[in-house]
Amino acid sequence: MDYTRLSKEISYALRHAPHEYGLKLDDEGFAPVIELLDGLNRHAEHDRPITEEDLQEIIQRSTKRRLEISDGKIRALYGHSTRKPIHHQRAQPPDTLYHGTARRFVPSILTTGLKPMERQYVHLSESFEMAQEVGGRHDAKPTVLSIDAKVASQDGIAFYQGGEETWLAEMIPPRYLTILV
Ligand code: HQG
Repeated sequence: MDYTRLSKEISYALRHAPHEYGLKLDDEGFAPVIELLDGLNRHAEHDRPITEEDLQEIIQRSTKRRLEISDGKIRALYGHSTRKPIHHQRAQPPDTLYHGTARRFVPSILTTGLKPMERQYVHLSESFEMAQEVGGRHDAKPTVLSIDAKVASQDGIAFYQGGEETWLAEMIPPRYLTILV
């Protein structure tokens, strides 16, 4: 079983295309595990039928916490681009957060702030290293910004918990951003 490929397919289904898999996400992004398995097994060719054990295996093998299974339901913890807003728990962020991005996006970010673009939320990292990794998906030499989350949250900007090291926000105005590299 190619778990990396399967993990990507599951993220695609739960973040971007629940309809394609016959799923309807609830307000927190959950869908019944059984329905996801049905959808995966109907949707594409796999070596054998996907089981709940495969989902557990993906969660265990992953260095990043992307998925959560609870009470027979499964959800993506962040990354959604579906039209219906997914509700995440509001929480107090660390004083400083980081965002890795492509050099070509920086002028626009410093003018208009960090925006969710194709997703529902802006994604922020707890560590500089992780931000560098995220930015590396867009640029070989990514820019890393720090976010003054302490002051932003004092000013009333809401932060939400995504994955273990991933935070979400509706948008971050430029005044809270500093270019680190
Ligand atoms: C940029 C992965 C121009 C933003 C990662 C980013 C993450 C702007 C790009 C998660 C902008 C959107 C999300 C503005 C933001 N003008 N560009 N005003 N505001 N941008 O992929 O944060 O591995 O949607 O800087 O690790 O890169 O899949 O967001 O470069 O946690 O689990 O617009 O996806 O997680 O790109 O990544 P993305 P992201 P997984």
